[in-house]
Order: sequence, then C-alpha cells, then structure tokens
Amino acid sequence: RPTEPCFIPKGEEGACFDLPDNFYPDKYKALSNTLSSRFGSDAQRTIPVRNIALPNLQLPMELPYNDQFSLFIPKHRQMAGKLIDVFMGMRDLEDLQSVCSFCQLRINPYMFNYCLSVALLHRPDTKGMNLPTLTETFPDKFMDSKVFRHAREVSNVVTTGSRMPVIIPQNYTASDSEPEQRVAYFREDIGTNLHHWHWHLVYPFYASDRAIVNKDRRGELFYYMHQQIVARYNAERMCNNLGRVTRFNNFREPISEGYFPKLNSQVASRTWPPRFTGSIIQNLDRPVDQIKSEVSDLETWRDRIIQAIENNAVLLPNGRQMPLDEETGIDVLGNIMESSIISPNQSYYGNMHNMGHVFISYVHDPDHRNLELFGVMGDSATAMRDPVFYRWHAYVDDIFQLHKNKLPAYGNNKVAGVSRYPIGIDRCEGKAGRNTFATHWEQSTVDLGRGLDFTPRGSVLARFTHLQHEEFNYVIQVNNITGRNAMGTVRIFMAPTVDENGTPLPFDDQRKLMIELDKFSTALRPGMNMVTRRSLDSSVTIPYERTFRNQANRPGDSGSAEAAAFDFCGCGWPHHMLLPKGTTTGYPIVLFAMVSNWADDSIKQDTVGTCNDAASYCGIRDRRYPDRRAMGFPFDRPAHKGVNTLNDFLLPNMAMTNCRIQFTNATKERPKQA
Ligand code: CUO
Repeated sequence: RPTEPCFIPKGEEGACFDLPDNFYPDKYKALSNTLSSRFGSDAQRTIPVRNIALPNLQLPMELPYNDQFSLFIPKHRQMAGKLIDVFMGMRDLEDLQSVCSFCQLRINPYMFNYCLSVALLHRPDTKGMNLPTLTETFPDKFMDSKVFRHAREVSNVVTTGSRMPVIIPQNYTASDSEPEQRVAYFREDIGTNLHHWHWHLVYPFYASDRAIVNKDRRGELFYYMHQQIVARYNAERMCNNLGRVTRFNNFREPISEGYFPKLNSQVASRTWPPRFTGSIIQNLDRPVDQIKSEVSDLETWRDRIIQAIENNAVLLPNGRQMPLDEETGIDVLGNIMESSIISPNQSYYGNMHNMGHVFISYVHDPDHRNLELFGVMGDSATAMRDPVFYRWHAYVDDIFQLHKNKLPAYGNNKVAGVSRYPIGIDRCEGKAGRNTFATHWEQSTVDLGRGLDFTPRGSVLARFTHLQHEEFNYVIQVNNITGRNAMGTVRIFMAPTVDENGTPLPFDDQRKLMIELDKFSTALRPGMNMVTRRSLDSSVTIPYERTFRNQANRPGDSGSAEAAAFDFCGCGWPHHMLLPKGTTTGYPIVLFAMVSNWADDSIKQDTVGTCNDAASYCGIRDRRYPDRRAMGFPFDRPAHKGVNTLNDFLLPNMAMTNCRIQFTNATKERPKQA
C-alpha cells in the first residue's frame, strides 16, 4: 500500500510495523504518535522495527515519490542500482525490514517495489519469501482506470464479503474501426504482461553486482523469449486476418499505429500518455531524466551491431576482436542488443533496444516541454499493451536472425538420435476431438484489495475476460531401436501452415513462426513407446493460479514451503495463452514433435525445489539453462538448401501432423478448482 505510513506485512492485514520515531518523514513527525495509535488500534499485532544506522539513500530519494519509474531511463537505473545494493547489503532480515520501512515512506513506490523484488529474488536468506504479484500491488498498470472508481464505490458502500466483483470490460482501448484492436486480447492480457514484467525482474540488465545480471545464457534468453512473443503475436494476428507484424526498421518514418492506453497511475495521479497515429520519434533532450540522445545514435548502434554480425566478431574496448561463434555468439549479441551491463563493449555498441523503448515512449514530449511522463513502452509491466512493442521487437529479432542466417544448417549429426528414435505423432486429443484444439473466452477474478490506496481495506474483486483453451493430451509414438532403456527429449512446436494470402508457408518463413509448446524428457523402453503428455504440464507456461496468485486458489498457508514455492515462481507464459485463438471455422496449424537423445541435451544439475516448470522461456532460478541446444532448436536457423517445406525438413526422429484450432465465441466461467 504505497501511500500509508504503516507497512503491512503480506497476509497479515491486522499487523502493523512500529517505526522508531526518527523513521517518520518530517511531514509526519509531529503526527507520529497519532499515526501509531491510529494504526495500533486496528492492529492485532505490532511488529517492532529495529532502529538501525541508516545507509545513505540520497540518490534513490531523488526520484519524486509521485513520479513514474522506468528502468530504461539511465538516471532511474542508477537510482535503482543503488537501492538494490542497499537491500542486498543488509546483514540480516531484521535490518532489511528496518530499511524497507524507512524507505516505504520516502522512496518512489514503483522503484521501491522493483528493487525490493530484485533483492528478495537474489538474497540467500529470502529464498522462499512471498513476493506479491504486481497486479496486487499496482493493479492500475493492468486495467482500465474506470475500474478503480467502481472499486472505490464498492469498497466504501459495501462491506467485505458481500461485495460484487467490478467488471473489467473486454475491449476498452479502441473500437472495431481500429484493426489492431482484434488482437488487443493478447496485447492487454493481464497474464502476458505479468509474465513480461516478471521476466525482466528475473533477468535485470543492470545492477552494480554483476552476479545479479550475469546469469547463464541470459543474452540468448533475451533473444529467444522475445522472439517467441513476436511469433505468438504473429500467429494471433493471422488468426484475426491481420498480416504478420511490420518491423519498425526505419526510425524516420511515422509510426502508423496509435495507442491510447486508458490507464491511470494511482501513484503519479496521471493518465498514461497516448501516442497518436503517425507519430515520428524525435531527438530526446530531457534533463529531468538525464537523457540526451539523437535518433542517429540508434542508427549508429544498429549499424555497428550489423557490422559485428557481418564480421562474425565483436570489437572489444581494447581494440581486439572477439569472435561470435556458433554456440555463444547469440548470447553475446543478446547482451549487446539489450544492452545489459555484461555487453562486451557498451560504449561502442550502445544501448539500442532499451533506447528504442525510450524514444518511442517519449514520442509525445521528447524535450519535456509539456512536463509529460513516458508512455506504456517505457515500463516492462505495460509495454506489451502497445502494438508498436511488437514492431520494435520484430525488428530487434530481425537483426538476431542476420546472425542465425550465417550459422551452418543442422546436419544429421547435430540432430542427434536420428536413427535411434523414429517417431510419429499419433494424435492430439482433447474434448474437441482428435487433432482439434478448442478455444473460448473465460471470465476470471482477481483481487485488487491490496493495491488500492484508499480505505476501507479488504477484498475488492475485479472480473475480467481472457482467452482460454480446453486442455488436451499429445500422444506420440516413439520407436526406441537402440535395444536398451533410454531417455529422450521431446520438443513440441506449432505453427501456421499458410500465409496471409492462403499460400502454403515456405520452410524458412514457417520456422520463424514456430511456437514452442512443450519440452520434456521421457523414459523410453526398447521398442515401441506411446508417450502421452498433458497440455497442463507444458514447460512454457505456469498455471493460471500462479500467474494471478489468486488468494482463493493459493495452496497451503502463506509461509508454508508449498506456498513459498508457489509465490516465487511468477515467471512463465500464462497457461491460458498457451494456444493462439484460432477461428470459428477452425484455423489450420501444424503440430511438430521431435525426440532427441537426452544424454546429449541435458545439463547435469540438481533442480529439486527450484522453479523449474516454465524453463523454456524463463530458465531455472539459480541454475543453468536446462538444455544444451540452441534455444529454439531445431528451428533457430535456416535449413540446408533443398528444404522448401517442413516436410522436406523431417528426419526419422521428427514428425508433424495437421490440426485445427476451433474457437467458440462464447464466454465461460472459470471452473471452480478442486
Ligand atoms: Cu522485454 Cu523490449 O524487452 O521489452
């Protein structure tokens, strides 16, 4: 709760921190007794806060309390870096609690939340501690501002327990006259945005402690996770009669897509600025953010990155060249492009991806003359709402593809296990029948109670509509001809079969549209095996309950080991968005599966007790990426000459089958969880 001088521990609405007098900011000092007694009288439990010698917080306190906060803004990043250091440096939990309760009254709430979340994810003594989901703390980043007026009414007039949910309308940012609105359900989905925010929280690109940034293959995962978002978005577009997204590759051209977010920041008490159709990015000169950058900088950085790809080598600060090799080149390029502090030459290759977000998010006020804040592209919790996000990332991905295009095609030796495990996809089965996936709308409920900065407290529910699918099983036939027991890695992908004009997609286009659905290992007996895998177990997604941390569905008491694991692993594509929407007539897609030799793919490590069930896009916390192959394998690069269709690409350990995604335009209630 950002604006109250009482730090309420999660799950303990009746408790209140008892602050030392010198912790109150000057404006509250005279009132500190009144405040203590006010909250003290409500509280069933008072938690004493240790009076510690406070660290120097001058830098993070420079960001005004009621401003927006963006990691893409260099000055904000420095302030956040300092605050993360402070949180990481506290010698024990009690000191951390003290400094947090001091900060909570002084530090910008968005920055405070971000830095504390990073610290809780990385401190050894906070593993397993609750991390409130962003929809609970800042629901204003995810839904129409009208919701909060209704919620205020509801919470003031109706007592907890008899409150009806506030309805969030499904299409509130544009009318049907805007073709882009057809995929708003994807862009504005609360779960996809939460995933994106969480991903960037787990993989920060900046911290003064390099270890927080320098995670296994984080540059490659930056490329792959965003490549998959664009591939998924393209499939959604094609299901809705829209062409694949156009790259934003000419920075001087008007951006034809406008976006009017209709979000209102409760902290900044400001509306998020819109972007009008035809806006053109301008040179930035915003002393308030310490940003002075020209559009030509973006072009220079782009040209230098492309040059490195052409040379197969990166220029280092000492003038030497570092080769971009087949195995690690993409990881280096990901760090250069983003750019993260482990970029091998940040001053030369610059800050292309992040500044792209900044240029676009300030298109309405590049020199701060109108004292405006950034648009949704400036914040990882809101960026996916805007159509231009996908145009920008399609271009970023295009540059990565220049590197991928130079890699040798996979030969049979690379596609290990070719002769060992001939396979076939027997069927994909679910309620909708054989080889048919079924999708529909579903209504679900989230609790806004903790994120509302007005009293009275208590639960205020909001009901929203999102895409959903019927669960299904993949059934795959695998013939283990090694004569021995073996372990196989199964990789499952899906892609559209025809382009915008109904023409069959050539292999090189189709491979870039491949969406990863699952990846798992399985024991194979000698001879024929029927491998059945549930859609619910996908390595790409996390369950609905974890995306939203729905109180009603929370397993165990808060504080139990089960609840802790559940709370921590918020990174993962939302399960309700596993499949593209399809069409009412049945959208044709191809399902692809491949089995390779697990012994060649696996990383030897202990993953017990870690968040490891959404590893495809998120990796595993504190562990190496659990697959030796290039991310996106076997579709991450062009195939041999002569491969014109997916069918040409198939080896005996691969199989494909044609399916349909059948969308029913009806809204169902979310079934009650058992
Ligand atoms: Cu996730 Cu551009 O990196 O938003």
